[in-house]
Amino acid sequence: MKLLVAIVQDQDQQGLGKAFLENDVRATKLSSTGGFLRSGNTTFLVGVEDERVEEVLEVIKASCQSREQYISTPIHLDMNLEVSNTYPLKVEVGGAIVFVLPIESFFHF
Ligand code: 2BA
Repeated sequence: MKLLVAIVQDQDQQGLGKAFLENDVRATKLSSTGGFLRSGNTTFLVGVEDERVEEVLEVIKASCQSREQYISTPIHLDMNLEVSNTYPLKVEVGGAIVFVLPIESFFHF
């Protein structure tokens, strides 16, 4: 058995949750925050048998798309005068980040 930890953009979480239901994939949804952009994203925990890992990865891939985001980065023109400005930095946020972890034991009481 494997645990898939899938971090997706909030815009894709509804569609992915629906796709999991349609494909009989059990998942737990957590609200999370990206460390870089510091904006909300969604993390799904999916416990799945080894033989279904590829199928679940395909469901995630089909439901999530990458998007461009811009963040404002401070640019310091003169440190002594404390004059600063900002410029937009383009960041490509992936469709999904997925970690596949081995499960030592699984209990359902
Ligand atoms: P964030 O940390 O908010 O990162 C959003 C996007 O910003 C990333 O997209 C990447 O394109 C860019 N980025 C992140 N760190 C950067 C840095 N130090 N310098 C330049 N650009 C940077 P993704 O790579 O698709 O990641 C989307 C979200 O997935 C991340 O949101 C984070 O919540 C999670 N994530 C990505 N890699 C991870 C990792 N190795 N471990 C844990 N979480 C991860």
